[in-house]
Amino acid sequence: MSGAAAAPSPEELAWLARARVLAEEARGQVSPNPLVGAVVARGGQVLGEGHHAGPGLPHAEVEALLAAGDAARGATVACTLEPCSHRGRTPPCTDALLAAGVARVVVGCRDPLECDRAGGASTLVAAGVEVAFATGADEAACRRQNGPFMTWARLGRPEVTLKLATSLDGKIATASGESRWISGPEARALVHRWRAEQDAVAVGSGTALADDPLLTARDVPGAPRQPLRVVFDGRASLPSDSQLARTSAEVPVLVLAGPEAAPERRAALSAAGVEVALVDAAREERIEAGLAELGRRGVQSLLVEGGAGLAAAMLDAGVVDRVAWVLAPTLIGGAGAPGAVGDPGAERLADAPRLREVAVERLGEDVLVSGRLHDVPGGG
Ligand code: AOF
Ligand code: ZN
Repeated sequence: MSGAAAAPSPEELAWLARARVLAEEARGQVSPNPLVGAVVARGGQVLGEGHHAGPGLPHAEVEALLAAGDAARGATVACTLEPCSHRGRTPPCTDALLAAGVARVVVGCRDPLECDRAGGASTLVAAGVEVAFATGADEAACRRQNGPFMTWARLGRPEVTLKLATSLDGKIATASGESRWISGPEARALVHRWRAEQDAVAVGSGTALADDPLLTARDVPGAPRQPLRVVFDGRASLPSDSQLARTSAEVPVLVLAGPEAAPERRAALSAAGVEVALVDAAREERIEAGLAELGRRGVQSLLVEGGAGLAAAMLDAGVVDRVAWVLAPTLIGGAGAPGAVGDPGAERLADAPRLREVAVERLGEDVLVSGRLHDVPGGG
């Protein structure tokens, strides 16, 4: 690669920002593909815009080139993700860009999957197209738009969002075990929208037994996509007559069981229509191994909805990428009332995970505190 291309100009970065807005239109609809937007422009004028609308549909660059038509010759294309060089469900974008005769491509961020392919950027450079890369905040904005895709492509596991709803004093239930409902209707509606956006939703076996949750996306406008419902359940103790098992024909349920699960339990769940995957790893590695199993199944985003045991295990394993915490203005109290995160917890304050990019939002009478524990990994 020559690397001689001039850095993106402020105008080109504005097109890139516009491309991010276009990409955003398909949020929740593109998995296992990334969100991508593209703008074709020349001489201060936008000639074509496009975004990727979902698997099997044309890529953003192809849509934008189509909109620009012949005017694309000699133009600049700003795309939020490095153009692909491979034939997947659709032909390579590098072919389309070269056929259209574009002069320059501004890449928002690298596609980690291109490392194992010919390489979109290097293919374009080899063919004489100038390729300029966004840096700093511009690159980060493009990369962070695709947390699930990037995490899955780089780490082989889904991006994990830990979502919990607690009282102001951090309890998820009263000492007698009553837990419904701590948060209000606005927060619950938001959680259903999140479920529809995520590839999978998970709970631990304790919560599956205690709450008998359904974990589907309900009361969401349109026909929401339903997430895969996952139970981290070493002993395969999910009852065959649970709501999850009873609805598994409509919305799939996956139990991640360990070697300690009795064969009869696994067989009973399978007979009830629940898929049981054996995660053959020691307890300390069970979380990572379970997530890797989900990654192999193409799950790029996972919403963890508790309980305290699973939340603690996920945090302890260092795999929680995002945290979404709903605080209800109520005080439960009681040393015996369970907190949201169980054992072991941090031994020293300095070891306690601390959120970055913290945002605070009102949801009716509740407050949503969200942030990240890990930045979205990059490609290249
Ligand atoms: C782009 N532009 O708009 C998207 C890209 O099966 P396919 O043909 O849709 O290819 C999917 C792969 O292409 C996906 O894994 C990712 O690496 C890239 N996505 N690339 O140039 C786009 N959606
Ligand atoms: Zn492409």
